Amino acid sequence: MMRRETVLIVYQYPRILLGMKKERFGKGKYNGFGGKVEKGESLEESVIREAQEEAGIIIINPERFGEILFQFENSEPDHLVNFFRATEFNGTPRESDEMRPKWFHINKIPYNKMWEDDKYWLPLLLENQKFRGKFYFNNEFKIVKYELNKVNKLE
Ligand code: 6OG
Repeated sequence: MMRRETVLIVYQYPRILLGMKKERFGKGKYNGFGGKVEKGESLEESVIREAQEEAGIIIINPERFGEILFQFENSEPDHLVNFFRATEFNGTPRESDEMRPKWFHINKIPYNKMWEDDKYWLPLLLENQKFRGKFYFNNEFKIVKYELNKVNKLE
């Protein structure tokens, strides 16, 4: 079984907008906005919908930056996550049932309160570099092994 999901980083140099996840998978961690891609929805439609639901913002021109397959030692299904970046949006970020939005300076990204993979791919996204990879997590949600490649284009 595999879950298809998205994560969006809003980047307005020198700061990024993250959300504290209040429920479900990744609860208690900061992450970009996103979630499950629904049937009949494109990746882009999905990320636009999730940003609206979770942070109350209408993102403009989300750009796909990476694709990572996450696998787990426990019974958690594989997650195929597509990462997006947007620099512009309409509206004011507001808290939802799922997320509490917060801006961070790019020199103060709270990696110790994020998924362990983020410190590998997020610097690439902030440097305009597209990527593709695979991460394998153990039962304590620590990375056991990973591959991360820079790519010129995501097909
Ligand atoms: P719901 O299942 O609550 O959405 N996600 C991950 N994000 C990062 N940064 N690292 C991971 O490594 C992730 N695995 C999943 C995708 C879950 C949200 O969490 C993201 C979704 O946006 C393990 O609907």
